[in-house]
Parts: sequence; C-alpha cells; structure tokens
Amino acid sequence: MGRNIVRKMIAAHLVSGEMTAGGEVSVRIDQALTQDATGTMAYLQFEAMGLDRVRCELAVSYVDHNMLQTGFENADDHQFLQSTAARFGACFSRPGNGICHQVHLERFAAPGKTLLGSDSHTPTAGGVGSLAIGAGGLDVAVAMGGGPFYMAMPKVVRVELTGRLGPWVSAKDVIMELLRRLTVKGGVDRVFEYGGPGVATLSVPERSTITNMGAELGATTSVFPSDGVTRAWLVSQKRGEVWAELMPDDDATYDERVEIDLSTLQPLIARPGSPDNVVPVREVEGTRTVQVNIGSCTNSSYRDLASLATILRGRTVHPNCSVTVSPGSKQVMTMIARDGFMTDIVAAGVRVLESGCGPCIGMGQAPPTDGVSVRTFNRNFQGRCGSETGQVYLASVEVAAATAIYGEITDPRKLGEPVTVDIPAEALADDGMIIEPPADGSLVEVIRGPNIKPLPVKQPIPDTFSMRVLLKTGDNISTDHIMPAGAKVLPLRSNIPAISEYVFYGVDQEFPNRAREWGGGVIVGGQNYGQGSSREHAALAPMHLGVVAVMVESFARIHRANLINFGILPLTVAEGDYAALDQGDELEFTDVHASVREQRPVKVRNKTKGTEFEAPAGLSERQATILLAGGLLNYTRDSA
Ligand code: MIC
Ligand code: SF4
Repeated sequence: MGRNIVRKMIAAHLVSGEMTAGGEVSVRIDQALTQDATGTMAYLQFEAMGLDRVRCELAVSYVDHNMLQTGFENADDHQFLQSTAARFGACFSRPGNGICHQVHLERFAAPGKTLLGSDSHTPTAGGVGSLAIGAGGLDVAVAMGGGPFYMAMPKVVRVELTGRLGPWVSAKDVIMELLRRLTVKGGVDRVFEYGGPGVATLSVPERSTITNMGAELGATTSVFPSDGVTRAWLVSQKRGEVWAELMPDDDATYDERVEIDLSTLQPLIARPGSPDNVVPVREVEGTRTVQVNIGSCTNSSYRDLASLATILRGRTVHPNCSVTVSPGSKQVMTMIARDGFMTDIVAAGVRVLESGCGPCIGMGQAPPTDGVSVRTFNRNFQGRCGSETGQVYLASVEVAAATAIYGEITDPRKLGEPVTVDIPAEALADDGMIIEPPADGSLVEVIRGPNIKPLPVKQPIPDTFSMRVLLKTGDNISTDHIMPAGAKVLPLRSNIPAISEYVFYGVDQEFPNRAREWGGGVIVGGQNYGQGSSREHAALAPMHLGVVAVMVESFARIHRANLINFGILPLTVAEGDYAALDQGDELEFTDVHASVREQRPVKVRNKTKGTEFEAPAGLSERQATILLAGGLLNYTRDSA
C-alpha cells in the first residue's frame, strides 16, 4: 500500500508505537525551537530535568513575542534566554531578528526533518516539507535533551488543490476556506497533507501561510510536498543543499480527503471572535474600520509586504484608520527596504513596527472601544488584541491593504488590475543576529534576574477527593481565555505566582480569589477546550491556584498534553453530564489512581445534585504514570 508524505516522515522517525490512527506513537525530533514567552519555562525545565546539553541536531531560542521592556521583568527574561542558549548549546536569535516561524523557515527548516516548537504555529515549516509540530515547553525541553515526542498517531487528510488562485485571492483565503468548512475543531488529531496540481502554483511563503494557520483547525500539523518550487526557494536562501524531494507514493492512501479548486475561491474574512467565523468579504464590506495591522507569522513575508507596498504606492491610508506593519524578519525588512517597498509603505502613512509578533499577541495596538480592526493575523479570540470590546477581523494582505485605503472593509477586487510582485532569486541571507553557542557551554553563567522564579512544585493527585466546580465554560475556550497574554501579562511568564492572578481574566475576574477561598477545585468546559496556543501557563497557573481536574466534552491537543505534563487530571464528560453541572457543585472523585491506570472511567458523584456519572481520562500507560507522579518533571526525577 502506497504511503503518503506524513506516514513516510513518521516512519523515518518512529521510536515507539504502531502507526494506527489514534494509537500513541513517539518520534525522534531533529530540530527544536522555543520563543521567549514559552522559552523561559522550557529552559528552566531543561535544567530541572538535569539535562546539560542540547542533543537534537539543532535548537534555536528565539526572542520575538515580548519586545517591550516596560520594567526589568522582560529584560531579565531576555538575558536568561541568551545565557541559557549559550550554556546548553542552542542558537540564540536576537530580538529584532524576526518572528520565530518566519526566521526558522528562512534559515533552518528543511524537507523531511521533524521540528518541535514551543509555539502552536510551528507548522509554518510545513511549507518546505518539515513535519513541524507545536507542543508545550516541557515536551520541547525533553526533545532538546534527545528524548522522543509522544503524540496520538494522526489521521492524514489529503487536501487536493486544483486550479490557480484568481486575481486578488491569496493563500490566506485557502486556509480560511478550510476553516469555514471544517471549523476550529475540525483538524484535531489530524495532519493536513497538501497535494494536487494546484501545489505547484504556490510559492513557499504562500504554502507556509496555509500550514501556519492550519493550527487554527486544531490540526497536529500541515505539510506540503517538497518539489522544484521548494528547491528554488531554498537555493534563494543559500541552503540548496538541504533540499530533498518529498512526494507521496503514486498509490498513497489517506484517511480523509478534501478538495479545493483554487480558481473558485474569493476573498474571505473571519468575523470577530473565532478564526472560523469566515464569510466572503463582500458580506461585511463597508464596515467602518479604525485600525489595520499587517504582519504576524501568517502574513509577513517579502511577497506579502511587497504586495502591500505595491497596492499602497502613490496612495495614503484613510485618515480615520491607524495602519501598522511588522515585517516577519530582519531579512524581509532589509529586502523591502533595499527594493524600495519600504518607501511606499512609509509614504502611504503606515506605522512601521519592529520585526516581531507585536499586535498579534497584544503587545501594543489595542483597538479603541468597540473599534473594528482588520488584521492579517491568525487568531481573533475576544480580548487577545488587548481590548475586550475590540472587533478583530482576520484577512489577507490584499483585503487589509484595500481596507486601509478606504477606512472600511473593502473587497480588494475594487482596486482594479491586480498587483504582481517578483520575488528576488537571491534573498539577503544574513545570520548576523543569530548567535551560535560555544562548543563548551559548561563555563557559561546563566543570568537569573529576580523575574526568573523557581518552577512550581506539584503534589500528586489524591486517590479520592472532593472539590467544587470553580467555573463552567462553554465550547471552544481558548488558552487566550484561560491565561491571557498581552503587554500587561507577558512580562510575568517566568513568574507563575504573579501570572496566576490573571487566570480567566477576561471571563471571570473573581476566578483566582474563588480558587483560593475554595481551596482549589475543578474546571468544567464544553468542546475543544484549550484551543489555540501552546502556552503551558494555561495549565501551570490553574495548577498553582489548586485546580486538580479539568472536565470537558473534548480537549484541544496541546492543552491536554500540557495538563498531563503538569499533573492535572484531564477528564471527558458526556454532553448530558456536562449540561447537568453547575459552578459551585461539590464533586467527589473516587478510586482515581486505579481507574486511570486501568483505563476505566473515573466515578464522579455530584454531592450537590445527588447524581453520579463517569468521566474517562483516556490516558495511555505512559501518560497515566506521568499524571500519577504529579507530572513529567516529577516523573523524570523519580525515574532518574
Ligand atoms: C500565540 O500565537 O498564541 C502565541 C503567543 O504565539 C502562543 C505561544 C505563547 O503563548 O507564548 C502559541 O501560539 O503557542
Ligand atoms: Fe507570534 Fe502571533 Fe505568530 Fe503567535 S501567532 S507566533 S503571537 S506572530
């Protein structure tokens, strides 16, 4: 039976397990990446596990998320990260060098390699045929130490691309179309493998826009084949030698199939609240817009910004619209400056921000009260932009540029003749802002300012316990709801006690106080709980507040793994049992240890309502052992 690309790559890296969808497999990791907002924890954990040196082929520690030093906190984080990279043997990508995913794609990603990153948009590297997966920092720390990465063997979905994108339609519309059809939970435990004649019409940055935002489907990852287009792009990056062809067998089989005829797509936009609220731009055309932000790991390549500049050339942005651009990398920034595009952008009245995540993670540019903001980013969960009432729409660069000109949501087809940009055959590949680690790091002193707090310690779950429901949430609760980011909170990523004060900040500000008063408790939720980012803080901070179990209808992949890694019991409940639960209910959990170990559902008695139900944890033997040890750090220490 012919093999698809995903099965080939997993088979080539398989350490344990059978490759049957749903079963647990572990794979060897070739490359690892961390970023500053998750990296401090990852390196603290690397140290705590007694690891001394990076053992995978390559590890890169990027600084791109928090670029504002509003106090000593974030400056301490940066120093810690630079010194741990040198100490443990990782490359350090300095602040200003760009967004981890864009820089990794340009400088390190390679076809056929596995990449594990402590950021959910790590699949960006799938654009050149890497098997690139987002995970919690602790899993990445293990991989950096040479350990395998465990995951549920995904189903492989073939996305058959035919035709060619029409004028003013872009790669962003391809992934938005998939989100429209499949929703934010449609990709859980699946990998999307692109194929078909349409693939050759897309450049590597366009492919990466698609694999990047595949994260919003909840997918394990997304991957494109490695073909002649990939080769030319790697040659342009002076890395032609890492190219290898990667194609499915002619008779490859897939678990599921989706077809997209590129020529039938039209400009799409996601309405506020969720990346799958997708409608044709025409449906919301005319909506007054006060802000447009261009950039993020989804849309900040040379192609994107050169297109923006060409659309804006000779025009001025609308007087009521504040427009920003954050180039994806220093490479993109220097190239658009060299080629004159930066002049068009600045002349049009766009505010140029540094290369980094910027407004995408709420580091500035919060919209005004009720203000509509059109962004080329990938997430628009409520509050993520830094304002609870901000109305964030997601769209392509073309839609954003047209909107910036008219000050209202605009279908770019109104602009007439489409723009074309030539991508230079040679990129300005300069690694001057990547610091290589010394051959022997053992003498490097790790700089640990006062913002770097010790890792929290977790007691294993009791066998029987009674606790109250601290909060009941609905479906699709994102990690941005559980543990917000943004300019106020990001400086606290290395300080769990301090960041815990913001758990569920935009949902229920009383949550931390209630958790303390009630001596901890249980969180209840609906479907796809914990979607979005890889941030472990969405598990660590509730753990610090005494959350022992999270009981939901279904989980997002990375968050569930993070809960297990930090010893929080992840239970699933049937729809009817979920409906019958309320905040404040007192629940008794009995015989938890044996139930989890023997893969029996945990028995739960609702003492308040006088009812009983069962909630499975569905853990593998390995996961059960980790959970019952109080998490992966305890487990590693115990088994050392
Ligand atoms: C995000 O886009 O939500 C982030 C910020 O990049 C996160 C990582 C984090 O919270 O630090 C992610 O995607 O994993
Ligand atoms: Fe940064 Fe935004 Fe990409 Fe996350 S989604 S890595 S915050 S640019």
